[in-house]
Order: sequence, then C-alpha cells, then structure tokens
Amino acid sequence: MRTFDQQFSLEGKIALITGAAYGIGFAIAEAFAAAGATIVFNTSRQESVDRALEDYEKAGIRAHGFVCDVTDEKAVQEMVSQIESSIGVIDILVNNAGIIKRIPMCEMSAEDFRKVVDVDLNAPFIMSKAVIPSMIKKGHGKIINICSMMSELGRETVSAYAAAKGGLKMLTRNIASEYGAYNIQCNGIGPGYIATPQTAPLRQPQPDGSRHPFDRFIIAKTPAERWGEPEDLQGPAVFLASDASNFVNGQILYVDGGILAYIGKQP
Ligand code: NAP
Ligand code: GCO
Repeated sequence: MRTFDQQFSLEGKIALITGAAYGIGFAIAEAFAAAGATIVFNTSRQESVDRALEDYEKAGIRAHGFVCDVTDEKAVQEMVSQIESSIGVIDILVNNAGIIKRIPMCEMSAEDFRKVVDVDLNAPFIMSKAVIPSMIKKGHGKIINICSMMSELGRETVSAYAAAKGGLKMLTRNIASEYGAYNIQCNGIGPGYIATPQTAPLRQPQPDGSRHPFDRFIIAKTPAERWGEPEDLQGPAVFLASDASNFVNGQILYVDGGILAYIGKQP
C-alpha cells in the first residue's frame, strides 16, 4: 500500500505544461515542482520564455523553457523529441496554453474563430498525439486538459472559445477511452473565473473607481463570492497528475467556487 504522501508525490516525474509563462500554467508548474516534478514549459514567444525563466528562478524552480507555438505540429514534434533526448520522457502533459477573443459571433471573422479553435482545441490534440507514444512505451502517462466553464455554458461574445472548450471536454473523454488501456489517464480541469491576464479586462475598475459590471456579475454568480486565484487550481492539478488519481479517467474537475451549481444571487 503506497503511503498517502507517495500517492500525491510527483518525484522523478517530468511535467510539460504548455503556456506556463504566467497565469494558471505558472501556478500549476509551481505546485508540480513542490511535489517533486521536473518542470518543462513552452510559450510562443522568446521574450515570455525568458521572463518566465527568471520568475521560475526567483521561485527557486530550475525550469526548462522552450519557444514553441502549440498549433505548429512540426515544431511540437521537434520540441517533444528535444525534451525526450535532453531531459527525458514526458510523464505529465498539461494542455494549458490558450487564447480567447471576445467578439459578438456575427461580427467575428472565420479567421478569428479558427485561431481560437486552433490554440484551444487543435493544439491539445497535436500536443497529446506527440507525447502519447512515449507514454505507452513507458507504461504510464497523465494528460490534463485545461477546459473551462465554457465547456458547459455559453455567453455572449465567446462563441469560438466555448466551441473549442466544449470540444476539449470531449477530446479529454476520447483520449481517456482510447488510451486508458495503456495506463494513461486523461482528465480535465474546468477553472471558474480566475484572476489572470486573460480575464483582466473583465475586472478593470470603472473610471469612477467602481467595480466592472462583469466583476460584480461574477461575484453574484459565485457561491464563494470571489474570483478564483491560480493557486486554487494547484491542489486539483497535483491530484490529477499523481498516482492518487490512477483510477480517475475522462473526468472534468470543475474548480469554480460553485458557479455551475448555482442559479445566482437575486439582484
Ligand atoms: P493567460 O494568462 O492568457 O496565459 C496564456 C498562456 O498561453 C501564456 O503563457 C501564452 O504565452 C500561452 N500561449 C498562448 N498561445 C500560445 C501558443 N500558440 N503557443 C504556445 N503558448 C501559447 O491565460 P490563463 O488565464 O492563465 O489561462 C490558461 C488556460 O486556462 C487557458 O487554456 C484558458 O483558456 C484556461 N482558463 C482560464 C480561465 C481564467 O479565468 N483565467 C478560466 C478557465 C479556463 P504567450 O504570452 O507567449 O502568448
Ligand atoms: C469570459 C472568460 C471565461 C474564462 C473562463 C471561465 O470571457 O467569459 O474569459 O471564458 O476565461 O474560461 O471558465
């Protein structure tokens, strides 16, 4: 029987977290490092990799950073091959990199729609396809897809994002179905509204100093009556990356302060 600490340990594991220069990905990487994992991350820009390496060093983490656009299959395959030859086989993949474009659907170009789907859905497919063969050879693997409330709900201006994140929920279930027999567990985390650069426009104080209307809306829709912090995702991510979740597969763990369960406070 593994001890409780052993079940949640990531000692000796190599974790690749895409888009982990800041925000949710960076917080997950910090937690994985604290649990013993070797941290590897990528973003699409050299300047964000360089800045992130400094931030990881300040946090006492010796991370490995790569510049790689997750939508570029050739670049992804080259990055994974470089990681495997220089660091080791990836045990844990977190498909975290993501973008959003908040545009009313009928005003959104097909090009913008495709760009969001490319990063938020096609890239997790490309990344997972690149790491699964070595996970099969190694006899185990963990894939964690960062989904969203929009894997379940829609709202104005996020049609591409909701379509992508809804698809990512089903990609998660399909990877679990197709590769579960190889001791690969694929699960999702569905963060609620988290205070990161991606949601900064929704929290921007008004010129008179009052709260943004969307900020007030989210507080009223969240039983916890607060925005989530990236740190709120750390425990759930370590759970899904560790042996403690070896019989959990194809699930989306919503870390949302209760939004999905709540009709909302009467105005
Ligand atoms: P964020 O602050 O905007 O960070 C996104 C990260 O993804 C950045 O490091 C960015 O790097 C990277 N990235 C974007 N496009 C990329 C590409 N093509 N190739 C490689 N890296 C790329 O986002 P976040 O709020 O931390 O969100 C992280 C994930 O959680 C996303 O999938 C998001 O959809 C999801 N999520 C967020 C919330 C929330 O409330 N914040 C809630 C639910 C789900 P560069 O700076 O180099 O572009
Ligand atoms: C929005 C927000 C959300 C969050 C997150 C919620 O514009 O509604 O950006 O989509 O990013 O995905 O889970």
